[in-house]
Amino acid sequence: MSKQTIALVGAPTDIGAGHRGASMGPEALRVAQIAEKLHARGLDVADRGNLHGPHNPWLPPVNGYRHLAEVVAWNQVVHAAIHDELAHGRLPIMLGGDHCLAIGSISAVARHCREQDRKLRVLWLDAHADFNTATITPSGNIHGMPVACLCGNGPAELVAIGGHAPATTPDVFRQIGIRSVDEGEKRLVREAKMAVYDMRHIDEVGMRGTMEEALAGMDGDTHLHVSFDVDFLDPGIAPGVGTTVRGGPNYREAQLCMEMIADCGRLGSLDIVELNPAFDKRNQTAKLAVDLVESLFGKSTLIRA
Ligand code: HAR
Ligand code: MN
Ligand code: MN
Ligand code: MN
Repeated sequence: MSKQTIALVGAPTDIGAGHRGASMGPEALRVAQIAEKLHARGLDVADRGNLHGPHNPWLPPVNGYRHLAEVVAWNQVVHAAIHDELAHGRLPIMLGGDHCLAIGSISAVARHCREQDRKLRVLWLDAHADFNTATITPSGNIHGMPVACLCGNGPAELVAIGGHAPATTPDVFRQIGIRSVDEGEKRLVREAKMAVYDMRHIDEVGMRGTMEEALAGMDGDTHLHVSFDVDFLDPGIAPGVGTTVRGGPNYREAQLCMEMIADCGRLGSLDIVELNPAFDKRNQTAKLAVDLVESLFGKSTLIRA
């Protein structure tokens, strides 16, 4: 069996965020040696460099959306790049960029799964549910809306990216680490019957029990996508994000989460998003994200085998 090739795809933009700086995420992850560390794990790693899209005009929302046209343009580019990597049998890692880009990456993964007749599971590691819509958003920032858009609740240009509308359905998602959901958003999450393993759940059953539930029911035909919003982590260990929310997973809980995903052996694609070097200290959050991604690719597994 040929070894898995990982493709790093940089998407340097903060077009969907409420703070500037996530556009520096791809370079911070490279400075933290993401390629070198994965290569040292025995993986074949190709860094594709950065995608290009419109600059951030930093304008107020229009009809409930900030920068909708630019968000659409970025997501079209991301969709094409991620789909191309999957079609060539590679495991894409999108280096964000803010979380609006998951509309492009996950729609590409969903399209690939339809083409290959595979099932999809998405683990959404985040402090936020990202299930807002134009009418209920408190901010207009589209990084608070990607899950809704992927499930068909959003503007047609985003809902239909990749040609299939909606890209996917709420039942594929398992949201983990959630602790900040807006009032209107809560109702939509409940109505969609979204599987939310919030921090209360992690407190009560532990990270181990949470991950057992979130990973249950997959088989050899399931493609697992992990969308890792770095604000999932407790801000005490990960200050380098635009929207910190206290009370997130600590270092060991986050490692266990990644290790259990590695052990399941189904990982097919990954987003690393919302890293904001403008808020970081000596690139520590990028280094932590890379450390966790090493565990996601099995760094800790061998010593137990
Ligand atoms: N819920 C808030 C909003 O819609 C903030 C959510 C976005 N923050 C993120 N994404 N970092 O997870 O504006
Ligand atoms: Mn091609
Ligand atoms: Mn998010
Ligand atoms: Mn978030």
